[in-house]
Amino acid sequence: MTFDKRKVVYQIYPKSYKDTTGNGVGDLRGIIEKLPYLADLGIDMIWLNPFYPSPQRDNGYDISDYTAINPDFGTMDDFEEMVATAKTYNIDFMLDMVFNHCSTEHEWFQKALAGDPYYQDFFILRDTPTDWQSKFGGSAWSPFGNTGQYYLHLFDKTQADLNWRNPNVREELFKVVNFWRGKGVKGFRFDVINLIGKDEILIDCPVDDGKPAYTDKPIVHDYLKMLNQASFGQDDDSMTVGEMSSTTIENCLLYSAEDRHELSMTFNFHHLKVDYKDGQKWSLIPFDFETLKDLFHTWGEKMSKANGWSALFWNNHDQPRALNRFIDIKNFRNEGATMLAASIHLSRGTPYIYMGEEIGMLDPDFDSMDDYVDVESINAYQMMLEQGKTAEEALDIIKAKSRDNSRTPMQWDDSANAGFTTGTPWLKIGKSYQDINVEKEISGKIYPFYKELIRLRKEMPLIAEGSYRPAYRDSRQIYAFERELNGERLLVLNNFYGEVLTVDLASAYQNGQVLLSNYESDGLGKTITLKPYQTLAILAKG
Ligand code: TEU
Repeated sequence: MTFDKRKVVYQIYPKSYKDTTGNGVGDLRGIIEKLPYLADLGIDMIWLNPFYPSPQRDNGYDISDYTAINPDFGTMDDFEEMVATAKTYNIDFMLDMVFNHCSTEHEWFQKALAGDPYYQDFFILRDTPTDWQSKFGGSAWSPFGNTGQYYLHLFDKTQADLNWRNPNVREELFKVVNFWRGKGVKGFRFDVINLIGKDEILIDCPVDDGKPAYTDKPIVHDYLKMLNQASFGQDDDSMTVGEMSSTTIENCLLYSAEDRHELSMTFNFHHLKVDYKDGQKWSLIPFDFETLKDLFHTWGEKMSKANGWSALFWNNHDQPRALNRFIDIKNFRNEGATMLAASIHLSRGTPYIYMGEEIGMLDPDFDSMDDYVDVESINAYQMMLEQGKTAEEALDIIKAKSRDNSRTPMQWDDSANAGFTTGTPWLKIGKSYQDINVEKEISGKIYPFYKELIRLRKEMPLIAEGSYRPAYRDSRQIYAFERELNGERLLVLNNFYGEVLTVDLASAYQNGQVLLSNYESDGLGKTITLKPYQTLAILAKG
C-alpha cells in the first residue's frame, strides 16, 4: 500500500503556535487546545518542527536527545495525549528527524570529545579540513577539542555532522524513528537528508559544477532504503518526506519512486530561489516569474510522467512569507493568498500549509536588528556589514529574507500578543496582528478558501491523483496547468499579477464547469478575462 494522496499536511512551529504556560514559548498543550481549529480546516497530518531537548542554537535543529521532550514544550504525557486526541479528529503527526547532525551537547559528541573512540566514529573527524562552507557562514570545520583534528558541521558549529558510514550510527537513528512509531507517529520529515552521504575521502567543492561535494551522493539512496526497511516502511500508512537541499529532479524521482522503498515524497526549494540575485539569498530583487513558471512546469511534468511525488508548498519555517515575496499585498492580499493556495493545492503532489498561511499572515516588519534571533540572520547581517553594506541596507535585506519572518507567533486574535501568550513572546509578534488574526479571518476570504481546497482534494480523485500537464506555457503572466484522470480534465489558471488579462479558452473548457475561483464567475466563453491575481479552475465538459 502506498500513502494516501488526498492528505494535506499542516506545519506547526511549536515554539510559536500557542503558549499555555505563560513562558513565552508555545507548547504541546497549546497544540491540543487548537486541534478543533485544525479539524475544522480539514487537514490530515501535523508536521511539528523539533521539540526535543536542545540548546536552541538553531531553534531545535540542534538536538541533544532524540527521544525526549524539551520541558519548555511539555512532557511525554502531553505528547501522548496530543497524539491520542488528534486521532479522535483523524489527524496524525509527522515528526522532524534531524539525522544529518546532532547538537554538540548530545552525549554522543560529549563522549567523543572525552576521548571515547566508539563515539568518535559517530562524527566526521579529519586532520585537514576541506574548503566546505557552513550553510550559516564560515568554514564547515571546527577544531575537535584540543586533539588537533577538525569535526564537520555543514550548519552551525554546534551541529556536528553524523557519520552515516558507521553502522552503529545508522542503528541508533533507526531506533529513534521506531521509538516515535511506538508512540503512534505515522509521519516523518527528514531534515536535509540528501546531505547524509559523505565519502570516505573528502574533497574540496568542485568550482565548475556549483554543486557541493556532499549533496545527493548515490549512497544516500542506500541509506534511505535501510532506514525505510528498519522503520517506517513496516507501517502501511506511513507518510514520509525528505528535505532535499539543492537537489535534482532525477534524484527526487528516485527518492520518491514507489518501488524503490525510500521516501513518499521530497521537498525541493528551487521555486523559492527565484528572488535570489545570482543565486544569492542575501539580495533584493523582484521574483522572476518566467523561472518560477518553468520550474513548476518542468518538475510537475517530469514527476508526473515518471510517477514521482513532490511536496507542494509556498511557506515553511525557513522562508519569508510567500505573500510578501510574490504578491502586491497592499492591494490584493486576499486575491493573492487564494491564488497562491490554488496554484499548489490543485496541482499534483501533497500540499503543505505553514501555520498562519491559511489566514494570510505576513512578514512581521521588524524595525531593528535587535528583534531578530535566528543564527542565520545574525551571521548574515555581520557578513553583509563586513562586505561593505550600510547598516540600513543590511537590515532591509534581513527584513525581506530572514527566517524569523515566518517564525513569529501565530496570530489568534487582536488582544495583547495576538492571543499567543500571556507572557513575553520569545520572538516579537508581527505588526499586522490586529488586522490579520484567526478570529477575524475565519469568516474572511482566505481561510474558507483553504477549507474548500482541502475538501475538493478529498472528494475528487482527479485532484489527488490526476496527471499534470503544463498549459499556456508561453504566458508571461499566468501559470496554468491541466490535470487529467480517466478522461476527466481540469484546467487551472493562475494570474500572478495585479493586472487583468484575456486569454483564449480551448473548446472543451468553453462550456465546461467552473470548479473554483477567488472571484465571482463571469461565465465561460471563447475567451476569458482573468482579474488581478485571479485563480480559476475549470472542469472540461464531456
Ligand atoms: O534546513 C536546511 C537548509 O538548507 C536551510 O538552512 C536553508 O538552506 C535555509 O533556510 C535557506 O535560507 C533545515 C531546517 O529546515 C532548518 O531550519 C535548519 O536550520 C537546518 O536544516 C539545519 O538543521
